[in-house]
Amino acid sequence: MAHNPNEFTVRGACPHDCPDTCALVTTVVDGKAVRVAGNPAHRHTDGALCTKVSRYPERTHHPERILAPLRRTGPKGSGRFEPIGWDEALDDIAARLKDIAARNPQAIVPYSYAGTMGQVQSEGMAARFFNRLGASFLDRTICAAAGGEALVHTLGGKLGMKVEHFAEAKLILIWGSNSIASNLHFWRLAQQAKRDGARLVCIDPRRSETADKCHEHIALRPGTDAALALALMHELIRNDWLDHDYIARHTLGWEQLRERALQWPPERAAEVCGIPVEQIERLARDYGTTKPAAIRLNYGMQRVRGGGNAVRAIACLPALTGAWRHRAGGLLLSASGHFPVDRAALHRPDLLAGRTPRTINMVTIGDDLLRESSPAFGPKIEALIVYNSNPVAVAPESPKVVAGFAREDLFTVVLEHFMTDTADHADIVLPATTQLEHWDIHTSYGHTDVLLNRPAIAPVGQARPNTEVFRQLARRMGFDEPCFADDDETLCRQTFGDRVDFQQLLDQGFATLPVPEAPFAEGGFPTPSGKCEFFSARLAAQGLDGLPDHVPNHEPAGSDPRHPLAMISPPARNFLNSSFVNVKSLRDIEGEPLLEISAADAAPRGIADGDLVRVFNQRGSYRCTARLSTRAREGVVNGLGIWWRKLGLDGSNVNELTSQKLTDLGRAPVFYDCLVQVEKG
Ligand SMILES: Nc1nc2c(c(=O)[nH]1)N[C@H]1C(S)=C(S)[C@@H](COP(=O)(O)OP(=O)(O)OC[C@H]3O[C@@H](n4cnc5c(=O)[nH]c(N)nc54)[C@H](O)[C@@H]3O)O[C@H]1N2
Ligand SMILES: Nc1nc2c(c(=O)[nH]1)N[C@H]1C(S)=C(S)[C@@H](COP(=O)(O)OP(=O)(O)OC[C@H]3O[C@@H](n4cnc5c(=O)[nH]c(N)nc54)[C@H](O)[C@@H]3O)O[C@H]1N2
Ligand SMILES: [Mo]
Repeated sequence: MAHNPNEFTVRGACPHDCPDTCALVTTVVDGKAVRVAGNPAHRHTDGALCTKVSRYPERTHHPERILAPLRRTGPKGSGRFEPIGWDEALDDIAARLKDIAARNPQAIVPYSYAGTMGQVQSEGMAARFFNRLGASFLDRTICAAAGGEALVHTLGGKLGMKVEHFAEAKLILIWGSNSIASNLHFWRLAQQAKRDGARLVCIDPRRSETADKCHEHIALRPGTDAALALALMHELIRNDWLDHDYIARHTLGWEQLRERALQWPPERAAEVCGIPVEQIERLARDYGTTKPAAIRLNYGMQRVRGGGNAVRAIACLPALTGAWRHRAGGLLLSASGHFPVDRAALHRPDLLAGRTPRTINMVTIGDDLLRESSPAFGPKIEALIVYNSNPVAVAPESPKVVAGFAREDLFTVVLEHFMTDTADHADIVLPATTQLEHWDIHTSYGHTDVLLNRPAIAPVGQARPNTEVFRQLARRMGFDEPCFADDDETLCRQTFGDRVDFQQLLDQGFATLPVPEAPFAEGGFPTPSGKCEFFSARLAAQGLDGLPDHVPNHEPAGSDPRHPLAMISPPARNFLNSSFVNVKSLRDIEGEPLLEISAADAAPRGIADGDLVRVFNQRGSYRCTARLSTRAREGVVNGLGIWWRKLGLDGSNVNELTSQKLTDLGRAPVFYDCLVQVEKG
C-alpha cells in the first residue's frame, strides 16, 4: 500500500484521572485522529492502553461533540440551546462577571477537577484568572484529600515506593483498589510478581475483578480498614515481627501507638470488619514474615468518615516491620509529591495582591449553592464557572446539587466537550478542545515520569483550549498583566522551569524524575520530626487524635433499621468517573446502571437477577437493575458508577443517595459511607 503523505503520528499523554498517566501515540490521517496507542518506548505504558482510552478517537470525533458556543433557550436542565459566536459569548460572560465582581468577586466560584490532569489545561491559566479576579477559592477535595492529608501527617508527603519495584515484592496487599479496572499498568507488575512467587491479597468489600485474581480476598465491611490495620499491629507486636532498630531510629510515637494497637486483638477487629479472626491472623503472619512486603493502597478505601485515620494506620505498617528498607517494600498511595511543579510561576498567587478569598468545598456544592449570604458563609454564590468536571453527576447528594444548578438567579458557564448533565444547566456552554487538540504537561500519581502532550489534530469545530478561554476573558475584564499573554507551550515550560529537561520532553515525550530507589530505607521522612509520625503533633495541635484510630462510619451498618444495607459506588470498569458514559461502544459493554446484591440480601426482598429495583434512603431514590452476584458481600450493595443522570433509567444516578458529610481529615467526601434500602420496582 502506498504511504499516505497525510498520515503521521504525534506523541502525547493520557489526560485522565488515573494513576497510570500513559504515554500516547496518536495516528492522524487527513487531519483526523484514527488511532491512539500506548507508546512502547515509555516503560510504564509499555505499549498498552486500557479499553477506554483506546476509544479516544471515537470520543474525540464523536457526533455529539459541542462544536460552537451555546446559549440556553429553555429552562435550566432542559438541554435547549442555540449556537452563538465566540465574541458574543465571551462579551456576555465578561459583562456578567464584571457586574458581580464590582459588588463582591467572591460571589464567583470556579468549579473544576481532573477531567484533564494536565497542569496547563487544568489550573494553568485558570488559576491566574481567578486569583486576579479575587474569586472564591475552591477546595478540590472530591477524590483524594483524606488520604493525601493522612500521608502528609504520617510520611510527610504524597510519596512512596516506585511503582516498578512492586514486580520484585514477595507479598502485595492490594488495599482498597480495583487495580485491573483503575490502575491497569500496576496490575501488570503485580502479575509479574505473582509469576515470580509473590502472594497477592486483595482487601476490598467488593469481590472485584482484581479480587478474583488474587490468592486471597478479604471482604471487610466498608469503612473498617483502620480496625484491620490496628489488629495487624497487635499481631506484629504479640509475635514480635517488628524491626526494633527501624522503629527506634525512624519513627515517632511508638510507645503510644503500641498501647493503642494492643487494644485491638484480632477478635475485636473481626467483629467490626465482619471477617473471620483466622483471616486477620493469617494476614498478620504473611505481612510480618514475608520480605519484601509491599502495600498498594488506593483511594477507594478513604471515601468514608474515617478514611484519613485508616490511611494513617495503614501507612504506619511498613515502618513497624522495616519494610521500607527494601526497594520492593513499603507502600504506595500516591507519587504526586515527587513532582517539583513550580506552582508560584504557573498559578501566580501573587495576583491575589494580599486578598484571601473564602473557600468553597467542592463536596458541599449542593448545600452551598442553596445558601443565602451570611457573615459566616460570605456572599451568596451568583456565578459558577465549570471546567474539567461534571458536578451534577459526580458530586454527592445530587437532589441538592441539581436544585442548586437549577437556580434561575445563578449564572453558570460550562466549558465542555459534551452536553453533560452539568452543561444542560449552563447559561452559556463553551466548546473545549480534547487532549488530541491542545498542548499540556503531566505529572502522575502512580509513577514518577513527566509527560508532554502535543496537539495531534486541529481543534474540532470551534473548540478552544480552556487556557484560551481564560486568556480571552482576562483581556475583556481588563487584566493586562503580561502573564495573561503566555501561550500554552510557554505554560508547559513554566510548569517545571529548569527542574525538568524540556528538550527531552520535546524529543521523546517523557522524562524520568530522579527519585531514590527506596525513599525511606534510611528514614528521612519529610515530616517536621524527620520520622514516620505514628503520633502527629500537628494533628494533636488541631485538637484531633494524634494517633490513628478506627473512626466508625457516619452511617455504620445496623444504625438505621429503615436503611439496613451499606452501599458503595466504585466506578464501572469501562467508564472513567462520568467520562466515556456517552461513548456507545463502552456504554454497550457496561449495559445499564447496575446494583450488585448478594443472594442473601436479594432473597428476603423477593429480588431476582435482572429485576428493576429502587434503591433509596432519606436523601433520594434511584432506579437500576439488580445483579445477583457474589461480587457483593452480605449487607453491602455495590452501585456501579458514575452514569450520566440523563442516560440512567429514571434521570438520576447513584449520587442521588450519597451524602455531603465529610471525612475525618481533608474535608473529603464519603461516597462509600452510605446506608440504603432496596426494593423491587
Ligand atoms: N476504569 C476506571 N479507572 C479509574 C477510574 C474510573 O472511574 N474508571 N477512576 C479514576 C479515579 S478518579 C481514581 S480516584 C482512581 C481510584 O482508584 P482506586 O482507588 O483503585 O479506586 P477504584 O478502582 O474505585 O477501587 C476502589 C475499590 O475500593 C473498594 N472499596 C470501597 N470501599 C472500601 C472500603 O471501605 N475499604 C476498602 N478496603 N475498599 C473499599 C471498592 O469496592 C473498589 O473495588 O481510579 C482512577 N481510574
Ligand atoms: N458515587 C460516586 N461518586 C464519585 C466517585 C465514586 O467513586 N462514587 N468518585 C469520585 C472521584 S474519585 C472523582 S475524581 C470525581 C470525578 O469527577 P470529575 O472530575 O467531574 O470527572 P468526570 O466525571 O470524568 O468529568 C470530567 C469532565 O471534564 C470534561 N473534560 C475533560 N477534559 C477536558 C478539557 O480539556 N477541557 C474541558 N473544559 N473539559 C474537559 C469531560 O468531558 C468530563 O465531562 O467523581 C467523584 N464522584
Ligand atoms: Mo478520583
